[in-house]
Amino acid sequence: MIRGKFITLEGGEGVGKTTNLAFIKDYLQSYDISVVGTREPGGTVLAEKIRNLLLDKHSEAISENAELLLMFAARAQHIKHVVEPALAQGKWVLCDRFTDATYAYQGGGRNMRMSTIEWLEDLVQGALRPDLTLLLDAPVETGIERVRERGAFDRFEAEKLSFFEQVRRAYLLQAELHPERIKLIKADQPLAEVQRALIEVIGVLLK
Ligand code: T5A
Repeated sequence: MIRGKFITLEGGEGVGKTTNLAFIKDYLQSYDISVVGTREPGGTVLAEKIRNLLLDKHSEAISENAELLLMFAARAQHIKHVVEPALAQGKWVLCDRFTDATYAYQGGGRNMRMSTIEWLEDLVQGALRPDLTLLLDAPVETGIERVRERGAFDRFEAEKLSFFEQVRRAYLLQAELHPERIKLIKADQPLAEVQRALIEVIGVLLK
């Protein structure tokens, strides 16, 4: 059995990850590829419970270390029960956020040490890394504006603009550090243009 491909979608709030995940899934399926669409934090029963803990607002502040460890706890469950089994069965896994989000939000946004994140990445993932990461990039205000139209903010969305600027910078740094894996897609253009760019990049994996 040929191992499937692991594709992740990344970017700040409201850049269009969820919208485009559905589009890419349909596109790959039109090539008779079996695709599992999933998300982080989440993707399993337990990991979705951890997601709720992370996104809900609580009267008790979540410490930065607790936040980081909960992200990786959810990821460990997700990899064991969803990502690895699907890849081993030859399915392609399309994931809305993965560890680049941890580098961006906990590393960039919360100023946590990148070396700590690297250590946890090795512990939880072993050799697993995405084959391709599509980084949707747009000015922070564009994404927040789109999210605002949707209504109530979750615990992350309630952060200050400066937090999201740091997140964006950290994502762009990740793209510089891993140019073969992370492809930058300009997300502040009409959806049809974004999707044209996505198909162009994904086409390379289909060859
Ligand atoms: N997190 C996650 C961490 O801190 N560390 C981690 O390690 C991980 C994995 C998860 C939160 O957890 C944090 C980051 C996050 O804050 P989430 O729900 O996965 O939360 O992430 P969000 O960014 O909050 O997801 P959103 O649904 O808000 O944003 P999307 O998925 O990027 O955007 P989408 O597709 O829902 O689109 C938003 C709106 O914009 C429109 C869509 O129709 C929709 O209405 N839109 C466009 N409009 C115009 N032009 C375009 N090109 C458009 N593209 C989309």
